[in-house]
Amino acid sequence: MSSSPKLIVHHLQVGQGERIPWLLEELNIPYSLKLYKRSPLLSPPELKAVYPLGASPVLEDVTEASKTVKLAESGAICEYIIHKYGGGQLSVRPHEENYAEYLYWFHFANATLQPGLFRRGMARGMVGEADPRFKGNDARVGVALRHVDHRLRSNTWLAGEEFTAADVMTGWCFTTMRKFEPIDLTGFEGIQAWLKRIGEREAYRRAMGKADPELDVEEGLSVKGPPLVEIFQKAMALKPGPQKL
Ligand SMILES: N[C@@H](CCC(=O)N[C@@H](CS)C(=O)NCC(=O)O)C(=O)O
Repeated sequence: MSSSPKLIVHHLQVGQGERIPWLLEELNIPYSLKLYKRSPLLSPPELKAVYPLGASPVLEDVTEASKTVKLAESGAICEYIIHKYGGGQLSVRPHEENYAEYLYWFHFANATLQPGLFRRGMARGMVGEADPRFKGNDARVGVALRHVDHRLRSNTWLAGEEFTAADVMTGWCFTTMRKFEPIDLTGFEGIQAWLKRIGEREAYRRAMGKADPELDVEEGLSVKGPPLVEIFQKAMALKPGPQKL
């Protein structure tokens, strides 16, 4: 493990970039944070100058000035940090019994859960809750939520008894992401208990305090969830055509 990595985390506030400061705080790896405000909903030009897609998080590794690394995609960034500077901590190694479970839950957040929630929000905005296209998406989200809940009723953390980066990847879907797509966690006792455990982690509190000091962390961890970002709800209901978010 390198003794003093120099890492810069670019984070668009109130967004999934929060995963990276959280991971770094868990691993006690130093970093500097560049914060961006939504403009008004998507990335400001300053973040697009860092990464053309303007998608947060972005990690810059300037440890070795001659070979600066710039990396986007939260999953890729987590893996980069864990394996390059974290000595593999917060991951599960191939020889361990729960390796496949770790991989599955690490990827489930961005590959299935989050796209499902996003599709449901789009369907609500575009065709309304009475439409079968919304109902179909809502039913799929319901199945996914019960699947996560079932897992967390019999395991302390997603990959098993140890906290891992799978929890870091998934945490935002049930906390801050609920500002964009509501999830009422009534009846999901497994997820509720897991969120409570997340809220007890000092590293999570430290990261959120640095990344989004204006965000109410308790609301994000609550059963009913935080208030919605109004501009996002309006954007989801926009009809096709030129629009500036
Ligand atoms: N798959 C990417 C998604 C990144 C992403 O879409 N981030 C959102 C924040 S929640 C964003 O930057 N949105 C602003 C924009 O795309 O302009 C990841 O995991 O990092």
